Amino acid sequence: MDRLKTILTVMLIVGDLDALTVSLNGQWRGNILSSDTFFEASVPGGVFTDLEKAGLIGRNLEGFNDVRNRWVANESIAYITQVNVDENLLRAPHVVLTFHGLDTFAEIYVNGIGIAATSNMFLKYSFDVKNNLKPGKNELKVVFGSAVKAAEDLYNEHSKKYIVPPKCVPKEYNGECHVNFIRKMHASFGWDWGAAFPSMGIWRDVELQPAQIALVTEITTDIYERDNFWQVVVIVFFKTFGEQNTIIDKETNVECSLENLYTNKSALSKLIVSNNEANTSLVLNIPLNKVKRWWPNGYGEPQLYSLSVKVKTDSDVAEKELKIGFRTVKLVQERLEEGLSFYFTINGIPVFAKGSNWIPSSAVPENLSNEHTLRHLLKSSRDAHMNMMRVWGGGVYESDLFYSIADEYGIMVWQDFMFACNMYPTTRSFLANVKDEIVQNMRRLKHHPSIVLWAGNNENEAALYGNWYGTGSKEIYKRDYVKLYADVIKHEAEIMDGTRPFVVSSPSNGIYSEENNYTESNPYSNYYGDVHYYNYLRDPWDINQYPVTRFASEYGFQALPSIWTLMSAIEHPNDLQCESSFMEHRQHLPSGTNFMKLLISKNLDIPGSNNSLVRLMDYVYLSQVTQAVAVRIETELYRQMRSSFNTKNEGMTMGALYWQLNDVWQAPSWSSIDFDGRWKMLHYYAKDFFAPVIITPQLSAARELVVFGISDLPDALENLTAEILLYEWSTSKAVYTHNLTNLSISPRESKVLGRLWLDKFLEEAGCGSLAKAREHCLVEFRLKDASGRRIAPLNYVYPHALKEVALPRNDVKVKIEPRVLANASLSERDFEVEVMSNNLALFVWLELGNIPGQFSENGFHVLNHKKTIHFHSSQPVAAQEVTKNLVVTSLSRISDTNRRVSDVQVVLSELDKLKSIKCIHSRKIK
Ligand code: BMA
Repeated sequence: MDRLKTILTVMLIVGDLDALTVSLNGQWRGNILSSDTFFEASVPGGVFTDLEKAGLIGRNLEGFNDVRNRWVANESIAYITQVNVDENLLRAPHVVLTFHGLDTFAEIYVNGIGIAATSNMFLKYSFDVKNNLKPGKNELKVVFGSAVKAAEDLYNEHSKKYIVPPKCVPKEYNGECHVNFIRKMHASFGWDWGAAFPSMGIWRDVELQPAQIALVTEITTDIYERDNFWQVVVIVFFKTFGEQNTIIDKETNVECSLENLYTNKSALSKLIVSNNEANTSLVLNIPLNKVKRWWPNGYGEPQLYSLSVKVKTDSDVAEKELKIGFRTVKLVQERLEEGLSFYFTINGIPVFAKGSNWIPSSAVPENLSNEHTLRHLLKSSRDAHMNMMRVWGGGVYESDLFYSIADEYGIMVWQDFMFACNMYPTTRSFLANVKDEIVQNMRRLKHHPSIVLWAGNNENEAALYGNWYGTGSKEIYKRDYVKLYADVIKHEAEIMDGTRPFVVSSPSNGIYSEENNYTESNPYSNYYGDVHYYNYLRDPWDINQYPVTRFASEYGFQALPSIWTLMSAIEHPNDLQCESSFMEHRQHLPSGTNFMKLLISKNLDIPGSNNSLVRLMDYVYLSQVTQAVAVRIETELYRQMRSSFNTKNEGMTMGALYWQLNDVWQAPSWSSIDFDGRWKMLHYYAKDFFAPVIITPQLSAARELVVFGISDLPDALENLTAEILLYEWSTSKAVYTHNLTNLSISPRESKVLGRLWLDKFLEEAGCGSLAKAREHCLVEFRLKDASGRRIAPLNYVYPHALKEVALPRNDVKVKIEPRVLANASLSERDFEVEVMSNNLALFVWLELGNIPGQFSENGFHVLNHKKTIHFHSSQPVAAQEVTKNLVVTSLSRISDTNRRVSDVQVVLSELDKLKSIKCIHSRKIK
């Protein structure tokens, strides 16, 4: 963290070294103006976290506190600090106060004099406050007005002309209305996976900087691949004070060096200032063969280089070190038999995008750059073979740290601009605000090699085309759409960045949408661009229901989070029941609980109707099994279709980004990692279905089984064998094996390895009559190389809906041993876990409560009575602790009577602990 901070901090030195940038981060005083209640405040920070720490509101993420604490959002809150100003600082011609993030409607006062007002939490604001400061003590005060009220006022004002819908979020969100009128993290007004915390606060750093002439606001790069060299254009942006348009007659020197190997200097005799801004640039040419390229995860190393830049104008000096990467990116949209392709090439290599969608990592903006959380989420993505993350448009432009980690892990970022699921006003002031936001954020972010695409918005084209909000065919909304996304955002983005592609919306038809006036083609077309697909009524394990699209950028199903995660949010043990008002409160998707039940019931038995903790544990488990298998099947279809078309000319799919990676609170959601960082079964499955090489079945409606081998590797795979095994429930043994031999898969290819008629195969296999075979057998797929080594994760087909088969009762036993690692005696973090079962056991799920870490596999089947896996704990822990905390669930024992009493005991004793340490009191101060 410290290292990164040093790298990213722009330091200004004026004259002698005494007068340095002063950070104003730290402890401030907060004041709720209506009741004149003071509290200790943190900067950077936010009001919900501050008031919780001060004990003035109940724990934000507990119980119903999102609603109980909502009154805070209607208050006006002041943040006050004393700043000691050194006389030396005041010798500089300008003293600049910079807020890197104010959330959102703030009035800024220096020694009681109002100096500015703000209205965009995505902007950095700088003001010359020299004339307001005095040597010694100064008071700095920032007064935040309610964003909820501001949004409502703006909506009412605009409604005199026409309504900009939607009028509000669905009631299930317990949210607030009209976030589309303000430039603030949309999810903070509530979403279908998250609570509303309409925050206020100074959410990013604050500093005071002296400047002689001009302040360097950003240093960035554009990198182009030329014939035999990389052209690195280093661009420096300045902000000036005083006359808006002028010429500064001072020499500006820029020096830069790439890892001390390549250097360049330039001297500019004048700075031409327009609207208080100026810029200059310098080029560094690096021979192609002197640096290594940056590659996405799975394609090579994500090589980064340090670029140091020093800028000097008069006695202002700014230095910055950037981590840059050398790579090209193209979004290929070429004519196909029908429609256009839609895929990324990195350094000329087509890359199948494997990944997920990123929502903000917290419900409140002050927690968005928590390094532990960001690293855990992005490392978990890398470990699951993901190479792309879509930063969704209802959150924020993430922290520098987020993109630095993505650069480091080789995770490409599809970056939405922050517009989602709404229509927007296009008043002059709104568009001007947006323009600043686009320009500033692109300047801040565009040196990151991880970012590969800018996208105008999330689902707004779909909303308009599909009349989600009653816009009908009214021209005004179409005009507004084009104005905002084409005339402002696209226009600015293309000026700002000539090195990356831009799409207007997700989903959209890419350039075909643009050719159709942005609003006149169905953005869900399978022949163009990207598609979002959700269906909660059909069988989620039926591969035939899924669209064969060019690029699937969103799809998914909800599941409940772990019982331990839920436990951390409850007010009373009875909250942990399926029908509790707590559970209902946490479900924001309208009819979400019914959908979840329906989806489970397509393949699995719904647990009995008693309202108990055990039943909730069963639901957690069943929803996670349903989600994991469904997303696996859907994702594998997308991977299967990478190299071919179906009969409708759909196919050549080149992306699968499931919805969603992470969570903002303890609730049912589409995430694969829950709020406490626990992997749901889906995340373990993602590690398999995104593996570089997979063997994957496609079972057609006519029950033809097509077996695909898919490789993302650069080299051909030869002499492979695909084994198709049939297991019988009763014996847990393979009763029949069918081998496909002498197979090969070309580099980066999806290939049909073989086809067979499933029912014929079952009959031949001698599982008895067809009906019996369907009900008593399981098909497993293995892919092996010439030496007999397994090179792909195991895969399965369930020939009959599992709820209708006679699953055997089983008795799963688990033995845990510390694992001896090479070069180490006994590790206190690594354990061998031997799982034994007298009968075949499906979807065996191991949980370790509050011991954080990962299993090498989870949600697996135990065939042949035994399976050995590993557990890696994130902290040292004794083997007895691991054994004591282990809870095992498998499909045949999900009903109350069949669950091990000891497993339930583990959960209950955790609950008891919680009860004794938790003192639940939500004190409302008004
Ligand atoms: C998509 C997203 C989100 C939403 C998700 C699940 O439409 O863009 O708005 O949370 O579906 O409903």
